[in-house]
Amino acid sequence: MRTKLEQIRKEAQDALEKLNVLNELDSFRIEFLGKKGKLTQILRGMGSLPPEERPKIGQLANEIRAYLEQEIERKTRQLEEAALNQRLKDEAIDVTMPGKRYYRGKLHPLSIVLNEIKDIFLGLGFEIAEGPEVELDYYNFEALNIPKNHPARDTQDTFYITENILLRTHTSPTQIRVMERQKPPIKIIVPGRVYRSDEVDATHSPIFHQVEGLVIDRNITMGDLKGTLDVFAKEMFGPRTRTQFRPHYFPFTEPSAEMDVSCASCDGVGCRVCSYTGWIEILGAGMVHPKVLMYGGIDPNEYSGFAFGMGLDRITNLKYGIDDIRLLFENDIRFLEQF
Ligand code: 2U9
Repeated sequence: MRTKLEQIRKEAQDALEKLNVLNELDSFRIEFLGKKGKLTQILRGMGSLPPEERPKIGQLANEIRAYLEQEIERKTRQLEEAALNQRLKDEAIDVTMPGKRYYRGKLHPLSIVLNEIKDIFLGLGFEIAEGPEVELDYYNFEALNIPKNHPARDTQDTFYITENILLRTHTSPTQIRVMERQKPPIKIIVPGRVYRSDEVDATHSPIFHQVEGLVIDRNITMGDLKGTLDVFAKEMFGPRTRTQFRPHYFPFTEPSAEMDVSCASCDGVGCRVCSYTGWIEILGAGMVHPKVLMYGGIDPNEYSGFAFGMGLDRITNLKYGIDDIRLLFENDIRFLEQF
């Protein structure tokens, strides 16, 4: 029996030596020390020993049990340490390696310029109004004094959804909606996306962006219009900027004008950018037509107002020297990265 016990000790030692995976330790413990383990099995045979032998064998068995438990404990710690060292090695980070480059998102050039325009007009006490892109014919044309036979109403120029519903061709319908629900004073700019059935080329896109403005109060004059837009031009294009107004025609304003700014590239001397005229047209404007005021529910005998409209895409291209409107819509990262 003694020999058998010593054999088990030896066997267990050898097994433990070879063992090098942590979760194999459990099956080892069961194999040798478990209820049906090898050591327990031997002790079952104690009954057949002479009584004087029993305590000695019992003591030896306990010694072996204690020894094996201690060895299991030692082996556990050894394997745990080895596993930890392996993990530390595998997951080591070389802090001297060069870092990955992360690219920060940027504002689209249209957003940059629109933010500038908003800031200028907010500084002048304007509020920002927005409205639907899918509009009624009534707000887009009728209420703006654009007659039924006007070429702009042609299906060649306007995207119709039904006979009475269309994609707005300008942001002006939003101003009518504001007039309907708000009594003067009104002082708003209306930025937004607009749609026209144009063939795509370097200067045309079926989707583009406008910023329009509307000021209505008692005693608003052409002087207010000129003063406001001159301040805008100087803030937008620099303090040396001069403005000039040329007569024009729009159905919704009377009188109407177009405003030019002195060319920032040549300070008005004449260059390629301004086609050697010294001037660049940037917006249309005028005194709101009395009929349009009435459509908006405002009495033209009590109130007057001015309005203006500019193409955001054109101003953005002008500001950044971009020569093709399509670049603003293609979202080519190599283009957008530059702003
Ligand atoms: C109301 C009354 C009047 C808005 C105006 C213009 C002149 C104008 C063009 C500039 C280039 C459109 O983007 S563009 O093609 N716009 O010239 N827009 S006055 O007049 C209004 C608007 C709303 C109720």
